[in-house]
Amino acid sequence: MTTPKQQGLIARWRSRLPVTNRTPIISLLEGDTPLVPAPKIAAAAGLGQSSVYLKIEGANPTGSFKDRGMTLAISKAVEEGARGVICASTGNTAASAAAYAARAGLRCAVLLPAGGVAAGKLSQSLMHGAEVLAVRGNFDEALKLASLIAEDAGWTMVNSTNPYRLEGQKTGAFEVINALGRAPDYQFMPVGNAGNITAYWMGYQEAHRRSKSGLPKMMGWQAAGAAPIVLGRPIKNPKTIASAIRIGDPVSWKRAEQARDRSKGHIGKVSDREILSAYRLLAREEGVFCEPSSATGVAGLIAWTKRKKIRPGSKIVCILTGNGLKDPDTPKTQPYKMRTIPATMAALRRALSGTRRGR
Ligand code: AN7
Repeated sequence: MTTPKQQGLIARWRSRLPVTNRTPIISLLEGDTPLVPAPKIAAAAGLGQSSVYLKIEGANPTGSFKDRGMTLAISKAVEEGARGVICASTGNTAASAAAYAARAGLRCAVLLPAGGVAAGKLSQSLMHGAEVLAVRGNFDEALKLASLIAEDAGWTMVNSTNPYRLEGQKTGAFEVINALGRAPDYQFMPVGNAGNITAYWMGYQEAHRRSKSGLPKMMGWQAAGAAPIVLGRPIKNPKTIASAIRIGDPVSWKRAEQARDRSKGHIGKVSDREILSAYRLLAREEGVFCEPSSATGVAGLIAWTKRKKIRPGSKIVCILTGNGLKDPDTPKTQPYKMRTIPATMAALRRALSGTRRGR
């Protein structure tokens, strides 16, 4: 088979990742995602002279940033002769693990909080042939079960407790630096299990040590009903519309706090109302459809600039972690309606008689 010129992120960043000539590369040509300017978000945040950019991680093969970590975690699992991989997931890790395991010919089991996963993500896991188990409990309980069976029965965990996951995910920071010519001044992003904020901070630090690319303030955002890091204690029954980050006891809690403190950043919370407002704004004014969890970082930016100043001329990156198509149900709760009309020109003219774009 010929290799297309496009390359996956292990090939691209090989010298900075823990791979050898003996590592079989399992890739779907992930990474290299767009960094799109977002002038309307900048305006909404009152940031006239600063630049806001959106990192569109929904453009990855399975529609989320999880593919960055999964290409490496599954490649290493194959190298190490794993019999199968397992994860607990609010949906995106499962979808990604299922796809990469399918490509590798590995058995894959995914534990999902019953009733707590967006429909698209569940469909992906099923279609890619994972053994899908809905656990009557929340994500944190499912994660505990997955790690116990991994120890017990020799499954390889591909949650972000697996160090290769974060190694792969750190490449997002390398791409941002390449696109901007330096690190941004601020990075806004959602925080659930807190792996991604940890991975980006690793990536920015590594790059800075190599090439003085600078270090952003790491600005992480949790949903108000699932904000253990903000409140300083685990949440037993996390609640939020943003199901991907409905997590009460994050694995990388301490490291997220380190990223926050060492970067002089912040981890805050936003309400579901603010999350949905950012979700609509992104879709309707920037043309970018992300999932509600992904809009949480943008909601955080808008909330932050109401309280604090950001120096004019700053470069601000928001990580949009997952594709809006993952979750076909949340849009149905929004105030937008399709109209059905008779198949006549009169009806069509009447339907289009307004003069402006809907908001
Ligand atoms: C779209 O799939 O935890 O703070 O099991 O799917 O690194 O956990 C997903 C998390 C943000 C939070 N945005 O990232 C899982 C899972 C989206 C996500 C997060 C997730 P972390």
